[in-house]
Amino acid sequence: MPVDYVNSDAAFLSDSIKGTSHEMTYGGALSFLRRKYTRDLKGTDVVVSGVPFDGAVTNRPGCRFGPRAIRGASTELASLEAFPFGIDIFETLGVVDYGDCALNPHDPSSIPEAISNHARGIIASGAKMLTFGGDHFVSYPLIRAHAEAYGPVALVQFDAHCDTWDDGGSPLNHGSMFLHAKEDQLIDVDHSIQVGLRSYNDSDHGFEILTSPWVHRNGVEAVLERIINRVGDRPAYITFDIDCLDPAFAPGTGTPVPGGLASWQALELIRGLKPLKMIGFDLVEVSPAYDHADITAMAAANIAHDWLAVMALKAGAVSKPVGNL
Ligand SMILES: [Mn+2]
Repeated sequence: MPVDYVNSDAAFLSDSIKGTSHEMTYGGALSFLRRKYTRDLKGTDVVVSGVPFDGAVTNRPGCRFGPRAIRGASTELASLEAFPFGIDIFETLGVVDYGDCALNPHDPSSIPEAISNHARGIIASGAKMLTFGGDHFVSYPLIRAHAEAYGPVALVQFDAHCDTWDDGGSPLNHGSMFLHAKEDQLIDVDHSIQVGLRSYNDSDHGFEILTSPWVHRNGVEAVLERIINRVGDRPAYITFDIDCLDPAFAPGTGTPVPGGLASWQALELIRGLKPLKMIGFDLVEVSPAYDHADITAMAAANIAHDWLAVMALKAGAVSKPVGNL
């Protein structure tokens, strides 16, 4: 495909939600993967948006800047066909950047409902959501909106932490919301699975858990087999806490824990999720102030990009890989 540097700034100049542009990777208007910024969701398959909230963190704040950093890191991925599949995701999928969920930082009690309402509007269009946090708490109101539309979701959680600690009911906590979501029957825990954990809780609360050491000992294929068996044909919501990755691969996060997954393992896992009936995806806890050389934001952008590639394959894009895989 010839490179056309004249038609840049597709984020606001593109007249279509399909197709791919070639722009300066280092300049121009930022949207995720140069998708068109719009709230007209007609014909849209996946809506990208940010939820820049970090008021529920326990340690280092700053992931309110995550969506902006991930958009910036996505430019390098915006013009090439998706590796390893050799597909132009946006020939098949209509994907737009919706911008960010509007939040009032001075009224914390309004935050959960503001996020759920943001999600309800998008889900009602029939599109699926690709959402960037924000801290991991934002998944809770997002899952609430998804469960209202799809019923209790099978949660596939990539994370260093279980986020099911019993906090006695605090309303804004990024370490307990999946226990609350279970109690609220938003999650079908019997079909949910947590991957990459390496912090202790005295109960699994019914989730299947594949710890980080288990992943390292058994490998990507075994993890995928467990995920696919666990979820079955249930509507699956994927949540990826970037701290699932080892701090060597994702230092830019609020609660890093050594011993985690490598970027390559995460990408292989995401690329293997095609058999699931996926209804939504979020990627949370990218905190750019603690990042170095953008490696965390790049890992996040690649993981989200590869999820879109898988959604394109599910929608009929034909893979044509080159080389030994
Ligand atoms: Mn988490």
